[in-house]
Amino acid sequence: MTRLRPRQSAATAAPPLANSASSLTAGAWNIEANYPNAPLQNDWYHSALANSIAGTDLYPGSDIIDGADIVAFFNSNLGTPGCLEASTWYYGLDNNPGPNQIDFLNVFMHELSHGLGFSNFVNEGTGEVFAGLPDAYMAFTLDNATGKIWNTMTPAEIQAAALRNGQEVWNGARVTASAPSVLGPLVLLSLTSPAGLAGEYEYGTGSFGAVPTPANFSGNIVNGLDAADAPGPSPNDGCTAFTNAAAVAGKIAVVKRGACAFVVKAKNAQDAGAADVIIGNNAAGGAAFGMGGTDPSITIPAISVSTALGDSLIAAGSATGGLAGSPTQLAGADAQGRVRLYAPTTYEPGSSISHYDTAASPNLLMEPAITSTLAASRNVDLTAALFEDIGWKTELSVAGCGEGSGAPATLVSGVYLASPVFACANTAKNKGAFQSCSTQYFNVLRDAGVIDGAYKGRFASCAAAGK
Ligand SMILES: [Ca+2]
Ligand SMILES: [Ca+2]
Ligand SMILES: [Ca+2]
Ligand SMILES: [Zn+2]
Repeated sequence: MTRLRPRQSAATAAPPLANSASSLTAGAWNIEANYPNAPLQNDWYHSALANSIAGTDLYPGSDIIDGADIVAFFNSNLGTPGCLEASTWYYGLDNNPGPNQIDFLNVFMHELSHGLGFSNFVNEGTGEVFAGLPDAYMAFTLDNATGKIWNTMTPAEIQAAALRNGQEVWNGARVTASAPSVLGPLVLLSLTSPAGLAGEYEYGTGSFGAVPTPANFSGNIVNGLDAADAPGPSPNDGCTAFTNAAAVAGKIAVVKRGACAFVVKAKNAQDAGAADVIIGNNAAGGAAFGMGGTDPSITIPAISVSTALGDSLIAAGSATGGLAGSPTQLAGADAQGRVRLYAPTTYEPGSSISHYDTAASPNLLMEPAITSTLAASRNVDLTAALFEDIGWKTELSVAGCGEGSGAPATLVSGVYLASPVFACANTAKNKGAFQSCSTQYFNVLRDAGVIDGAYKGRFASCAAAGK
């Protein structure tokens, strides 16, 4: 059995969340390999997980150095001069922060999840594994470009794979099985005419205008035409006032990238009465791209498309289509339904790979940044499924009641099964009211087949005893 303390290595320190400026960070304090019952030999495990699998506290004791499994740092300076001054922590447990408050529970659950197993110990910057061994997280990380699993790859292969945005995925059965219950459909630009262009296409979005959705981005697609002079020498670059406002009014205008800012093109389309705008790439073989820029007066949605599609739309002069959810692909998963890991094209130490991709939608707890729609008190989306893939056994537990029930802690949708009982505890005026509230919920679980009748009785009496 081998134990090491990876926190002493900068490579494995989980970074602070982007939107909470070193407010909190947590990670495995000790890591273990080749401990009793280890599912994989010669792979590191977070010590909390190793303890769980071994069935014993491998390094017991309350000493922070030798006994600790997870160490978390909390920043009490949040909201003071120089530290996110406009923000304060929200410490409620209902995921209901007020304006300018950062939900502590979501941040805490995110960071604690890193410490429970949601991170690797490899340095993607050099490709070097930690102290000569790969880890259990790497054993479930798949590089779609080569078909290789990360704990079998050379340092050079790891270094290259880490930067392949969209190609690194979680190769675990539980996460893949849960993904359709958590992620929405991948939204694509779907064209129905002309026949030669009919099909589904990826698109990019911008930092200005309304968020493009299937509801606001659909209809006839026509060219937005402007003068062929300075600053935009092409009649398709949208750099000056459109000359065919009557033709584009209420429709989706197409223009080409280059010669002026994206916001200039979008504003000219809006001023001509267009309902939406498509900006085609102008680089040879270019893909859909992200569009920067700010102009609060732009209210129409804008998307970008590849050079090939943009040029084809301009050549056709008229097309029909709009944004639509893919019938087969999930937002944030590959074509096989495996959930993507965060792999930005520039290495982000401690953040790359050890998160789900920001492409996931709805947003996930383990994306690199905490977002406003998360509610970790009730739903941990695909987090618990990943834990189960790496060897955790989750079990429904209510204040210590539940061992042996066989019921998982969460539904496949990530809904945390115990949270309604805690809600009962929070709202009940007395013990009788709590008993009645929680028993009603246990009945629901029993009727849904999550627990059997015997366990329902045991949960109810155990919960009532205030255990
Ligand atoms: Ca311990
Ligand atoms: Ca022009
Ligand atoms: Ca997302
Ligand atoms: Zn994180």
